[in-house]
Amino acid sequence: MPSPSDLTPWPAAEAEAYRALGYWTGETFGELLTARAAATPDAIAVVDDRNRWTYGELETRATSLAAGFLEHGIRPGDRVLVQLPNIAEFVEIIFGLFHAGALPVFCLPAHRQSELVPIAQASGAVAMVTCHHHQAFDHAALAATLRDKAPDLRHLIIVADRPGAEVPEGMHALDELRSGPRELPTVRASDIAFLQLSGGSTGTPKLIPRTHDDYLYSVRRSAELCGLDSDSVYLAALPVAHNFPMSSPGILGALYAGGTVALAADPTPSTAFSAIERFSVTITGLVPPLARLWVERAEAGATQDISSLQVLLVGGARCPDELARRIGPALGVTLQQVFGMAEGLVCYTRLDDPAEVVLATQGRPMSEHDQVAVVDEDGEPVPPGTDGLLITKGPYTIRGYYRNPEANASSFTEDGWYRTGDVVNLRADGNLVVKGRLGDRVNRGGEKISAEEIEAHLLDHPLIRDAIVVSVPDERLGERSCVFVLAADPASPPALAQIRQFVRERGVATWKIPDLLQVVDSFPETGVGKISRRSLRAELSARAAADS
Ligand code: J2J
Repeated sequence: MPSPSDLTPWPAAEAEAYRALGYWTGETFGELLTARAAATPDAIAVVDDRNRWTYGELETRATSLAAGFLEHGIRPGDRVLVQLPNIAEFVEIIFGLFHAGALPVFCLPAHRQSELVPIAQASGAVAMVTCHHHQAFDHAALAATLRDKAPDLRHLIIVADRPGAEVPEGMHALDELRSGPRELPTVRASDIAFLQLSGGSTGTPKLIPRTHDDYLYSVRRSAELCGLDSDSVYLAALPVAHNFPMSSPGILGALYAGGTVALAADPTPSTAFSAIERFSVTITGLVPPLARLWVERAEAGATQDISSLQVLLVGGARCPDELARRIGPALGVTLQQVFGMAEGLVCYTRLDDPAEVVLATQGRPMSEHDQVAVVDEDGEPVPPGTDGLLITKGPYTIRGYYRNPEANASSFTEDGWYRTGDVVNLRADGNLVVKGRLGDRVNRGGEKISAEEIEAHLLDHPLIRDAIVVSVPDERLGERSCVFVLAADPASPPALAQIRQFVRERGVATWKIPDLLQVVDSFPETGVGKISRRSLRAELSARAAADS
């Protein structure tokens, strides 16, 4: 039984309504794969550079991994960190865990010790599945470090660099784990299926518990709105563990529809265009800076044939209107904007929306039962058409983070609305335009940075007395991070290179390393009494924007 702080349940009346509406069907992700494998065993489920598996093969691989996980002492309900690049094994592993009733914790390949230690601790993970090396980084060594710091982490499972290649002592190669048929535990659809990570997590990471019921509904609805069917080939170009390529409509949407998941090693135009050509990809999703690179490559004349591509989803950060206009003509696709969050709510423009809606808005909620409201800082509704803070609740938006009462108190209203922190404008036609965010998070081209997290690192630097991290507008990335610093000794302020080196050595994901530095003599006064770091960040962000 999960403890109440693991999963904050939806109120009984709402849960009942979602079931009665047929939104929550009681099916688990494991059962979904089993059903697809029974229906179309020979259809291609997953392809990457090295593998090509049918639904039948994927199911066999996943059930044999599930048996292996259980034999190695991973029990139903246990949390398992999964940190992998975009490889076919990711798919068999997460379905292996679903079949075993264990909960994947979706880490990104770019995460380092500073992110993973708190994630391992907060999730109480007993195992980690990772690769040996990726992009010249030794992930197995990182896993060994984590084991020293997170006492519950007992099993390290490694996807070897090549089939049969050695893995470090004390760790298991994934292939060793596969085991014969075994009775699998019963998994309930109302239980947590996995933990996602909140973009821009702070010292205590915000882990997002998603149930089979709620997530499968969001996947099914996404697949419908993005026009997926059994002929669809979805390319995971973004890191596949992220909520966007996972579910909007993502790899799970493709599998739901009985289509094919293709995985590209990286999202650069050269790699991804070759994958599109080779696997006849029909649909994919990108953050705006990558969409720009693809558009530029296509406008310059790409050598690969990408004519199979029909739909491009763009989201994760605001897509500039000018870029939105170029996407369709340059890539020969229908643009679909998506504004989503791992906590739940996902908005899409529809494939048959008028051009103005597709080009200038981030769409509208995907479910008729999503509730959205736009409020001021006191929680009072703003007049229609005015910018304000978006709050939401509905059939697939969580009611609380995993074991984190503090974050729950600030991120949710008393009656269960999730405070997204996004500043939006709700148009009369129901479409949302995303205007920005409360100033405590930088959205660096879709990759989120918590100001607080980086400030905490900087405060340990001997040359720094205080530091405030803010976003500044950037043509390519939308936003970049700028750190305002009060020097410990004004005569010897730190240099940007020193600060970057320091933060890098803290073992944080590369995108979080500050881009810009401004050394100042004092921070602005923001009113009487206690200075709010939040208003300081807003003030400095405005100043940086004016300077840039
Ligand atoms: C502006 N800001 C956006 C957009 C997300 C689909 C797509 C994206 C995510 C995602 C996701 C935006 N314009 N189109 O989970 O399923 C910013 C908002 C939001 C935050 C969520 C999905 N699309 N954002 O990006 O959990 O600030 O999810 O609250 O990483 O990204 O970030 P994340």
